[in-house]
Amino acid sequence: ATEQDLKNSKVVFVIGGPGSGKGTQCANIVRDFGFCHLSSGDLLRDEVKSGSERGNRLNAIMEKGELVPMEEVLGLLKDAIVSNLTKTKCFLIDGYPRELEQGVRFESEIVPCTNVLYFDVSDATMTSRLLERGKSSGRVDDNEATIKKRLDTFHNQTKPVISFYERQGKVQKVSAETGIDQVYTEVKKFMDSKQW
Ligand code: B4P
Repeated sequence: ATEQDLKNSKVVFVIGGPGSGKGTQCANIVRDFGFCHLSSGDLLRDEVKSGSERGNRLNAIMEKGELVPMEEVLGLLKDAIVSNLTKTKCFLIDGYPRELEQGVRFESEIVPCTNVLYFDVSDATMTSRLLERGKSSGRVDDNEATIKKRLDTFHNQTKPVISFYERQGKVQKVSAETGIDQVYTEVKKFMDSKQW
């Protein structure tokens, strides 16, 4: 892949609080629209699974519900985009940017995003979904104390990202309070309205 291929790619940032349904809806979009789905959380968890020193460091941060250093996530995402460019030019970047600087750096090093899909859900709903998932997920961050911290991180660090892109007219806000299929009806309407 060349620099030009990177510049020609289409990127949709998928943002929402913890447990807002980002990963769930991205799977639906991939099925119907053939995007490549890259989840920053999944990429980080893969690194943790590898058992490397770096993985252990990342796991400790995720366990606290804090954000890992930007360089780590951006590097993983860029590598993943480059290695998928032969298959597609359309990418769903799920769980990123989580702070303003992440968006700025991504857009200057890779490509400006086309749109931002934002899943809007109440803290109470996110908490109950994550506690439910925590019964079987085995994730270090699906417990009550960490969920509280993740919600704080979302409100303090990620919300400004949404305002930033709202000012550029790029945000599509979807209420994700309802069931998976109902949420997807809204998502699909948006996806259908665009030329990919
Ligand atoms: P993520 O992996 O992004 O975790 P998440 O916010 O919980 O989203 P996820 O995609 O897994 O859940 P979903 O909402 O689909 O991040 C984890 C951690 O990694 C972060 O705290 C941070 O430490 C680190 N990290 C990740 N990205 C980073 C970055 N860019 N910079 C720095 N650090 C970063 O689904 C949740 C549950 O709800 C599921 O069980 C699902 O089945 C259910 N659900 C979904 N939609 C539903 C609906 N409509 N109705 C009922 N249930 C629903």
